[in-house]
Amino acid sequence: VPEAVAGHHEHAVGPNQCCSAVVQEVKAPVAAVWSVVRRFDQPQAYKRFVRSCDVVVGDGDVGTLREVSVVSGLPAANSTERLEILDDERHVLSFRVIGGEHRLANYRSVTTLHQDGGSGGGRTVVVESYVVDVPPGNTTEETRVFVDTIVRCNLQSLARTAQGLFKRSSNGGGRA
Ligand code: A8S
Repeated sequence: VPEAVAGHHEHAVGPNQCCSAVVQEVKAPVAAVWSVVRRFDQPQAYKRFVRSCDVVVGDGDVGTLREVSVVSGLPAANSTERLEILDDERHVLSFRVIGGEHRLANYRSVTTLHQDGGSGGGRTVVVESYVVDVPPGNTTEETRVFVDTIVRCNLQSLARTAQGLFKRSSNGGGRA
């Protein structure tokens, strides 16, 4: 992992914050995975806890604000999030939670994609790290388990989505 990209995963972690990272291998090239990840306006394309998403301000560049509605069954209703980094060359996306009805105050995540050289190309390693405040009444460990679970689900779903896209595109451009 190049230094310039690894640096994005070094979070300043405050005394009552928790930070962690999840790694996921995807059997599709970086370009296919990035085409899904880069769409800040469409997190529901792979995040299965997202019911719907509305862009409040912006056109998908840094500074864009989205309002995400969360499916029922979670201790959350919605979240307002700001796009912080969108680097199409290095394949880095970062967003920050700036409000909403949920317990993950000051959540910030960074997602980076890396070509998996070991298998002769065509595979991607996704690294997603985050930092978040530990909610009142919870321990650091509880917070990490909760958020790791959400992020792992998202990345597994991302893998299926990107692999599906890639297979369709290499089977003759989506013809029936
Ligand atoms: C993401 C990552 C996370 C999203 C969390 C951790 C969230 O959307 C959900 C439940 C919550 O309690 C908090 O990349 C919040 O989206 C699914 C509403 C922020």
